[in-house]
Amino acid sequence: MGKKEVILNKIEILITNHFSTPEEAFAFFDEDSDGKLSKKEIVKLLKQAEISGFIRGIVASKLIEGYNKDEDALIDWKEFKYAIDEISNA
Ligand SMILES: [Ca+2]
Ligand SMILES: [Ca+2]
Repeated sequence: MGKKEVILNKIEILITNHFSTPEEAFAFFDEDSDGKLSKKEIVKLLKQAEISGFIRGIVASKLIEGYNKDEDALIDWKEFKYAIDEISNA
């Protein structure tokens, strides 16, 4: 597994072990309940997924870059679901 796969695998483990649905995980990490995950909120998710503090910021940026489909630099539910589906099928 490459580094990216290891990170995605950790995120999948976090979501499947701690939440009964991806909806629940999304709602949990969307701390301000605006329906979108900001970089700050994604960094917290990565912390929970035990991603090293040194790379959390860069990983959050890469995830937003990879899965944000519009111009808002935030991950909404649809984008999150897409990411989760891709991770689960990998
Ligand atoms: Ca939010
Ligand atoms: Ca977006």
